[in-house]
Amino acid sequence: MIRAYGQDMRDPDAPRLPSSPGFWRSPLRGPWFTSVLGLVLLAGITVLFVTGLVSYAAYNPDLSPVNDKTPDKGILGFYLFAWPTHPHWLYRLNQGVHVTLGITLIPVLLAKLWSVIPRLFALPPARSLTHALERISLLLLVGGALFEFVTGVLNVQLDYVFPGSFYPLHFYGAWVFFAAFVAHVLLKLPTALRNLRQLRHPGEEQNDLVTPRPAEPTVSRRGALWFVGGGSLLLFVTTAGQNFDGALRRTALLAPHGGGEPGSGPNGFQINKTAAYAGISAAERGEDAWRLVVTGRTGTVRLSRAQLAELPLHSSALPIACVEGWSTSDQWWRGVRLRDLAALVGYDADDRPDVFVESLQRRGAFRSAALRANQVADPRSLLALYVNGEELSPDHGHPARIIVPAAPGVLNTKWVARMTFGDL
Ligand SMILES: Nc1nc2c(c(=O)[nH]1)N[C@H]1C(S)=C(S)[C@@H](COP(=O)(O)O)O[C@H]1N2
Ligand SMILES: [Mo]
Repeated sequence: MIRAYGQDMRDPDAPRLPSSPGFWRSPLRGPWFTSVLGLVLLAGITVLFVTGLVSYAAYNPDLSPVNDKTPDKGILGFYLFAWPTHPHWLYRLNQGVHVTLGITLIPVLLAKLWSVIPRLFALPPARSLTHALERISLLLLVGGALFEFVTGVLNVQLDYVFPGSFYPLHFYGAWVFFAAFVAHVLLKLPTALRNLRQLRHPGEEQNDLVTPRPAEPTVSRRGALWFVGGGSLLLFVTTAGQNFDGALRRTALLAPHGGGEPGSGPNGFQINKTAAYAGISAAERGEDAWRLVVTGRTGTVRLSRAQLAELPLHSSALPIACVEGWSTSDQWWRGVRLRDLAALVGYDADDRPDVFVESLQRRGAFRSAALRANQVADPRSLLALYVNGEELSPDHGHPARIIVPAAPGVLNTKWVARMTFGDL
């Protein structure tokens, strides 16, 4: 006799529909298991949401449209603030936490969804108006969570495979998801906390998730949690290394590999987009062709690289920290202070202009960026000519690149051609 897949050989009356009581048979399901996972996600997702919003603020989106990847945000930008330059590893920490934690939480999210899957099929679809509203909010919650995790991982791993830009999708998705998340937490938190305190022992549990026809247990509730935690730990140790160099970096098996192989030597740290990718030729970077065009209150100054190198040079130790969650340790940059360049075109120490920076690059979203007055004024902010004691390599932005403390990588424009100081 042929039996339907999933039917119990010893029990010809086993339910066939996922909506039938008794179709879902894992003895793990129940209020305790769901509550533990839910509380881990409550803490973790709150951190993801906050670090995500903070990451967006770090782009200086309210300073200039070129920085703003979600121009239609309206009141969702209510919280934006002027991004500081201290401590210099601020964005590195924020984004490292955001991406590493997001990846680490994937097994917890999947286990949580698995633990409540019978409810997806529960019939009738709605018992009352309240119940209907609750289920709709759950759709936004589950759909929103999956959407945020999938868009985040794809952006980190594959770059730009989306219809349109990653930023608006992930940003608006985060707000939709978080609204549903807050509603869900308000509804469920008291129960979840009670479940943890009261239901220490399997078998005492009762709710719609507890199966009426439990299968033989293959693992205890605690064993299952260790399994989920082990998955998270594995993802953590294969991701976190992308925030460091050397041997630790090689443990980052899941890290994106960026635009190019950095190789070794002074310029041997992660490269986002190579000069070739950005379409920067050796000829236009050459001493004869390249001039830095600096504009400000008193007009325009053109400087060759040799002239730049004769201005007072300063060093600062600063990391590159990308939105994708990788970062380098501090590198030694050497170049001209941004505030000294501002002084060349008429801004003395009391004037604090913003600056609009443009690259030689002709296309691409990151070819220009705006920096805020506090970033220009910081003595560690440089137009760098050298890194770690050598000329900048073409891939790291030769002839000159911006480097600013605490800022996201995207504001550190490479192959700089033009700087316009003033109020943006
Ligand atoms: N002109 C230009 N500058 C750019 C970019 C770019 O695509 N074009 N990418 C930015 C991004 S997203 C990052 S993370 C840093 C990376 O710098 P690196 O490649 O030297 O590590 O460069 C920034 N500067
Ligand atoms: Mo980046």
